[in-house]
Amino acid sequence: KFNISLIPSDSYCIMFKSWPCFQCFTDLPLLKNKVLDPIEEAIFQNPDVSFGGHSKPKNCTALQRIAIIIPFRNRETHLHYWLFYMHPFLQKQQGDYGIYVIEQHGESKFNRAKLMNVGYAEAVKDYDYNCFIFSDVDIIPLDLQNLYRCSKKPKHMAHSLDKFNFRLPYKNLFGGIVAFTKEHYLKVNGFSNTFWGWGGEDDELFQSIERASSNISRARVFKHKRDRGNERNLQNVHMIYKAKSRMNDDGLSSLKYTVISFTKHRLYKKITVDIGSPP
Ligand code: UDH
Ligand code: NGS
Repeated sequence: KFNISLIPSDSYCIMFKSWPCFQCFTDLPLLKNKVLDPIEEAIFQNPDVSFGGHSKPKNCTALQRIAIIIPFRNRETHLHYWLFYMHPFLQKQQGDYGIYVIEQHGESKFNRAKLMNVGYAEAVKDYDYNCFIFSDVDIIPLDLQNLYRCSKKPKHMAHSLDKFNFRLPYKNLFGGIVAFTKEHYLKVNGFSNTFWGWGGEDDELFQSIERASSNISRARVFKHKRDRGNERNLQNVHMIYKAKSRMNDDGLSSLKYTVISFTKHRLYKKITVDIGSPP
């Protein structure tokens, strides 16, 4: 039971009133505040999270075991804020969850989708997960009712973003945060591995999905510039049209990568991988 039902526009901070620093998520002043690295605060405030970033409820057995997969390169500040905010959020939701930060090694074009597949492949070796939530490192939900759980259909969890004025910019948007049961992720053969650079990989995976209601899926996006190595790739648009013909051969079934390092941090696991470069 959460202490808020529907969130009237500016009052989402009420539910966080006992949380220092993040009460209202005015991200600009917070991100400029270099006095204390939020990771220190996050470690201090989350003693129940076990080393490596796993937590589960103490008084009940969760029905879902959730791997949270974050594609990553050069976004330390975002990651620290994300952890600072999300560990309390996920614990309040009584999640049995683990955090996997999948870091792309090297300088080649970023491939968000392939990193998601690596995250899946590594997480299943680590724990008996049955739900996979793929989340960008710069999006944090604003409402505890937006349950970090899988549903009967693949679920888009971040369609009500502050940067789009809490409106869906186009009907089939499937970026940001998505949740798949293990069964569904296997069924769609994961993401495609062939989307290098920014854009399109999420559109391709857009299938029969569910959306959380827009009231509760309000989320804040950390402001940032486009990253070097992740420039928009206009070729990706053309690939989407051939999605069906590639689907069985391009995805988990064809995934190849090399693990460079596997590091357990206090609040997460980081797996650095060589995923190759575009042909
Ligand atoms: N990511 C990294 N490092 C990179 C690129 C991407 O960690 O170099 C990850 C990260 O988890 C990020 C996600 O991939 O949240 C998605 O990438 P993105 O945040 O660049 O994509 P988004 O669509 O933003 O959110 C696009 C850039 C818009 C810049 C507009 C400036 N006005
Ligand atoms: C579309 C991209 C998607 C992306 C969406 C929203 O144009 O991958 O914008 O991006 N599709 C293509 O490039 C084909 S956002 O404005 O949130 O950064 O998710």
